[in-house]
Amino acid sequence: MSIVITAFERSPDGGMGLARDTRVRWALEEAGQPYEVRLVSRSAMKEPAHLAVHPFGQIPTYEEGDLALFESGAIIFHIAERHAGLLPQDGNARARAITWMFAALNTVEPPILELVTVRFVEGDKPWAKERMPLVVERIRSRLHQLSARLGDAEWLDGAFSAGDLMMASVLLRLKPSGIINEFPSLAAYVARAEARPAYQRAFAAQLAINAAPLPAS
Ligand SMILES: N[C@@H](CCC(=O)N[C@@H](CS)C(=O)NCC(=O)O)C(=O)O
Repeated sequence: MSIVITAFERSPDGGMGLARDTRVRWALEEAGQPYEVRLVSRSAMKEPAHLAVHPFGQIPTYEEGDLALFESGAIIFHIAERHAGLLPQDGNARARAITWMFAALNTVEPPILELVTVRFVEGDKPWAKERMPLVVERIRSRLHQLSARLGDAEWLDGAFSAGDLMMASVLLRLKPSGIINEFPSLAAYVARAEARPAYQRAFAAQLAINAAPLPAS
């Protein structure tokens, strides 16, 4: 059964790999699963055909036969459950890897998304400048805690897992700001993740789409 995911026809980041289809592509590459991509324009994302798959009119989505999923966390969990390589066999280690997936999405990503909001969505508001240091401090606080837990380990809990894939995907969003470089062990962790051949293939695939000329309408 072929797997079809959705991605931006043109990502707002111009191909830096920060749109969430990249993490899904990465998981599929780690799992050795071929996939197709359906590109959606900003307007098509809000139309009934796409809303039938994604109730919030966003990307990524994942379709396989009669299964349709949305939410990058749920999609990657589904891929990791069905294919070897992303979750350990041992029950407790598996539960801990899943915990790191949730930690990435629920504890580390929210303050990072605030930075994107204050910078790009609310950048012209009179209070944006005043708010920025608070947002950056919240991120630093999380990164201190994360880097304390990582220590000098290669990955968060033993071998590379879907927990690392998710955490590195979330931390990659900080690259443009430079904040990640204040935490050398986390910067090295992200660099290790980026060096994985599966990530390289996922990144190159999304870049190829964003670097290509738009089809004439
Ligand atoms: N929690 C969702 C967030 C999805 C999301 O924010 N997608 C962005 C792209 S990375 C999007 O589609 N933005 C366009 C929009 O919201 O209109 C997930 O992890 O999949």
